[in-house]
Amino acid sequence: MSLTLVIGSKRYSSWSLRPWLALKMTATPFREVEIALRQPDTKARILEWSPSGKVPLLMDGAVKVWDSLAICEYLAERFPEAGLWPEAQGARAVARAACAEMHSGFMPLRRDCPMDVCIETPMAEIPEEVAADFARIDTLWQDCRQSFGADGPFLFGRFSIADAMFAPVATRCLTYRLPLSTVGLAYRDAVLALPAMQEWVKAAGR
Ligand SMILES: N[C@@H](CCC(=O)N[C@@H](CS)C(=O)NCC(=O)O)C(=O)O
Repeated sequence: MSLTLVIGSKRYSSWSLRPWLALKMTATPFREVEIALRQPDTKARILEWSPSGKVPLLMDGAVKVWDSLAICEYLAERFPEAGLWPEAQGARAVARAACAEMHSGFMPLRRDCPMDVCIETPMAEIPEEVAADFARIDTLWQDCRQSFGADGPFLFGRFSIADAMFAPVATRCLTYRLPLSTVGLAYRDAVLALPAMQEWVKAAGR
């Protein structure tokens, strides 16, 4: 087994957290290379590994996979026993739709509430566009929990890639004290309580 995951600073790199968490949940040992973001040499250091000039990037022998969602998909195929996608076809399709929505959307939330797992800074006034993104995410979380979540505390019951994709939103809820429904709050806490999440936050310097 020669897996290397290249990530950005644990404090800030939301895209890195996603496949890192998915990989942790497979319980597979891997080498981690952390590149400090926001430094003069960040781009050059990332380009030593990643053709896109972005992290995360997974190396599995000669195979290089860049982009968080593509890495998660690769892990699901590479470690089928980890059950990283829900088993039922309908649930799996919804999980993929939720991941795609996260991966391609919520620009105001990303812009105005960047991930920083080392601080807590409640937002005095939540910008309208951020509130709209957040309301949509809370609704999505509630729908998934209600329709598919009977077998555990996560969106599709057992942990899945959908939880990895939304993990950085869970941290932002805490950082910025974004308001959530009761179901959304319980889900946020389930994600933050994962031992792997706590390991990430601790390593980030919190
Ligand atoms: N769509 C990409 C986004 C990757 C991305 O934007 N990564 C940021 C760190 S979170 C990065 O590499 N920033 C470094 C830079 O742009 O110089 C993914 O899903 O992996």
